[in-house]
Amino acid sequence: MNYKKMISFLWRLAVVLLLISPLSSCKSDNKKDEETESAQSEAEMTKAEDKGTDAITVTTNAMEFKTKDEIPSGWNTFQYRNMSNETHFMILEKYPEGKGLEDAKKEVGPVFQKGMDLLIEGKNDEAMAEFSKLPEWFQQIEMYGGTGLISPQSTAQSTVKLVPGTYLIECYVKMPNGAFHSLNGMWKEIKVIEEDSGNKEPEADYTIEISAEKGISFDQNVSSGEHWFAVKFTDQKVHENFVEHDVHLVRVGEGSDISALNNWMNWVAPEGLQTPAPKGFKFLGGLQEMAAGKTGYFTADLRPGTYALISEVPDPQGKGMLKTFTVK
Ligand SMILES: [Cu+2]
Repeated sequence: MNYKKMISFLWRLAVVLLLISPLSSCKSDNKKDEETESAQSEAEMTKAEDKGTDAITVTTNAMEFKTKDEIPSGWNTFQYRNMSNETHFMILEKYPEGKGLEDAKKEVGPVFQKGMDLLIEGKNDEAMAEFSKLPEWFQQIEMYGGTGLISPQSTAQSTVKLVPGTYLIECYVKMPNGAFHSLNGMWKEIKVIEEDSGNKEPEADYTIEISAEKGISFDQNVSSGEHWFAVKFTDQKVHENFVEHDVHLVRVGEGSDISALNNWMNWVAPEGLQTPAPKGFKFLGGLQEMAAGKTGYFTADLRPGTYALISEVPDPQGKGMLKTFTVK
């Protein structure tokens, strides 16, 4: 049992719980969010550009992932079609040898859900005791990217390099009652086989760097149209919410409250990463976390306006992991 890692996680969680407790009382009236998002998205469907690679399609119609059970290793492009009316993402988690979806359902899912329910009830100490029940092998799960958050009726596309093994595709956005999407169907096991896809590493139009030390570094003039973005993970660490830093691309509507977006990126907060998504933002994908030194890619079709690159960690702004830019 990796007690050292677990204890440091529990400490970080304690800090986060202290930080979020005053927030739990401020409920906002934003039931119309998803409708607004849908309306915006028609003008802005992220088109997938084919650069000579066959994309693997992953589809969500309601609360599920539909895709192949087996895919090649090497460079793979995932085209995630979110045909539902809620915001989702897809992260690729490589499980340790001999573990898979059945183990996650037995030993991981229930612990997270019970812990979350306790957090919602304000029982923070009991929540921490619950999270300490995660199995030892949970620490050995490795993240291999995946697409960032994507608004309803939209498509996200990311390209990552996979090694053979058993992976889970997961979305852990929460339903309005705090239930994780994963435990309600958004968990799928796939096998990455030895055979290589033969795809080459893509060439990016723009490069984003992210590190715990410097946050998100991106200082480029972005033109409108479809672009490939590279995301370089200079370093990596487990943040206070038990996940590593990643990069999501968001279109920022005029007059929208960026602090609402900043607060929403923390799943440990009772209303964080929970439907409804904050008003006035459209999620356009991005790249889920991967190990230090690795690079992954995502594509997006941009029109003039304001955009944000943001990480799914507690208070990304305070960590330099919220960067806005303008497309002219
Ligand atoms: Cu989801």
